[in-house]
Amino acid sequence: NNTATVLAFDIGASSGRALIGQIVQQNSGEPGLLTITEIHRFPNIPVQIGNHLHWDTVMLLQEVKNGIRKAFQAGYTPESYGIDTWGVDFGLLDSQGELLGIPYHYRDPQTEGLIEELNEKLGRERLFQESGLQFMPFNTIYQLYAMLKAGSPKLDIAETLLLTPDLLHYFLTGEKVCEFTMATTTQLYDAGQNVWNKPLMKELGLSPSLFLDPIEPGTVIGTLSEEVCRELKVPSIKAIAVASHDTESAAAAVPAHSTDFAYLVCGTWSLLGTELSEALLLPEVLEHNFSNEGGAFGTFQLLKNIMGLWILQECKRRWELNGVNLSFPEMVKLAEAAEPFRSLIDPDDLRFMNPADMVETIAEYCRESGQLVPETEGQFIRCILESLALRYREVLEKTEVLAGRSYAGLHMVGGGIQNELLCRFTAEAIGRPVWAGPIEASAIGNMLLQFVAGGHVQHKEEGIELVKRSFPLAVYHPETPELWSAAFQKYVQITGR
Ligand code: ADP
Ligand code: LRH
Repeated sequence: NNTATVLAFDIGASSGRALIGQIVQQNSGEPGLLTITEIHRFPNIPVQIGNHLHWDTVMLLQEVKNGIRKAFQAGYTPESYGIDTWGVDFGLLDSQGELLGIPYHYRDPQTEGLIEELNEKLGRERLFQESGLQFMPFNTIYQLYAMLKAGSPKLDIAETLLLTPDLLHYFLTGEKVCEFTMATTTQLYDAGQNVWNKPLMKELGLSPSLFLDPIEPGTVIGTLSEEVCRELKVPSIKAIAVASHDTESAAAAVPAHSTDFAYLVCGTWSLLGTELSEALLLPEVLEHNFSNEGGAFGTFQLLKNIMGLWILQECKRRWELNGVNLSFPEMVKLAEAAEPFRSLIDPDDLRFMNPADMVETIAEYCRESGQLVPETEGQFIRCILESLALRYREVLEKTEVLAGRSYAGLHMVGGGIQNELLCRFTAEAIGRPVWAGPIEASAIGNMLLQFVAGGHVQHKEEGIELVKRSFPLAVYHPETPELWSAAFQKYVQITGR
């Protein structure tokens, strides 16, 4: 009694996974439940080549193919597949449709200093007004500008720019498309006018013909190509452009109680914000450096990128280099046993973007700000988790001011909610409940768009009801709000905000 089966690829900066989603009818007359089954997972490890950091795009393609093959081998017959990935990054195709070079990783240092340079050249207000986007060094515009400055010959011969999910779809179907939610992460898309910002492209020296007209999330791209079907020995299935920016897929799956809610997508990055019907291009949004990102179902998401669990991932990697292997659950245990509020950092200090040694960089921050320097792993981890929770409070309060709303609590979704200590700290820091779940929100949002495209779910609200029925939420309540309010004062002092 499956009424629909789809395959979702959710590729984050730390790992990619393939999940089968099925709407299963329990009893006749009752609404169906969504079941999700992970069939494939793979690490996503960047590759340094010379001075540049790249994605291993060919490996990602191979793993997507492996996921498709495994789905059929396991006996599933998905009617479609969708891909969501992190934002901003892209590949360039030549006139014969071949990939030019190896796509850059957004943490490649080539964009250092370019926010300031383009602000000077074009004006910070203008850039914000015409894109609605948070100024982040890795936005597509800065990556392309870095290539222009370096005189990259690739831009001279490139015919088409495809953002990562579109690039993978192109390899699998032969169809070139540009999906809307990804387009809005480039800073070259005019969020107010809802068109590509061609005048800006021309001013920068970029050819507007590189950028295809955006298509809406939920559009059928085509089908798996004959070659891919032959290679994988699978039947051809439909490729759906979902809300292919992972953050937007996750936002589309938040099981909120009302239409007015705040959420935190918690993974490598932490994206905190709320859903609006259009981009909010007010000077205050610029002042607080928030983003308006295009979302599923005609929404815009007013949100802020927060450095997130990347900081923890990098400490883990650093300790592993020193022979200390800790799993995430072990890390959480060590933090739990460590002394509270011993030292705090500003997670969004740019020094944490991609330092050679994250552990040493945290130590340096604490030293410079006159705090005790963490010594044990537990002290470092506690410092990161407490600082993130306090940053969440700060950004939640800013979101409320900008949106002119107040929120009863915060919905947390994504892989990071497996860290129950972080969920608890967040509830404490915001002094309100946290509703945590589902973990695989991006994959679930990806599935919802496929179900809508296939006619199995009629609209957004029906999709949200399906998620709410199918996945239980964990609730965390604040227990010591006074202690956390005092810590917040210390955090504000240290971060100077
Ligand atoms: P992304 O999609 O950006 O790759 P995820 O949503 O998969 O990221 O979240 C990855 C993060 O989730 C890790 O950085 C880690 O901090 C956290 N995490 C994953 N598994 C666990 C676990 N078992 N316990 C605690 N935290 C976890
Ligand atoms: C989170 C995310 C975020 C982007 C960043 C590059 O995975 O997509 O929304 O800003 O990666």
